[in-house]
Amino acid sequence: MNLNLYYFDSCPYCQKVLRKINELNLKSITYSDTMKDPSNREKLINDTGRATVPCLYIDGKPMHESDDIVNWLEANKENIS
Ligand SMILES: N[C@@H](CCC(=O)N[C@@H](CS)C(=O)NCC(=O)O)C(=O)O
Repeated sequence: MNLNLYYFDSCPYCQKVLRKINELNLKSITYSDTMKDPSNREKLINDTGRATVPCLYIDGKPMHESDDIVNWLEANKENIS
């Protein structure tokens, strides 16, 4: 499963997701900072129509909403390496 999190550091909703990733000790997630790299922000807008983070791409499919992402990670942790 390919997982990539669009985020930026000062976003509290992103921090909530990052805390869950840390708690579950998930190592295989890659990261796209939308503040440090404007091309990441542009891709997010192109794909989803908005720049809102966090957004977790699950095998290329974007999922918004930190609570949904946290719940998804918890439910799928056994399948994430
Ligand atoms: N309800 C959303 C809120 C996310 C949110 O408000 N993110 C802010 C940063 S803290 C954002 O990306 N704002 C910019 C935008 O929406 O264009 C969640 O829980 O994920």
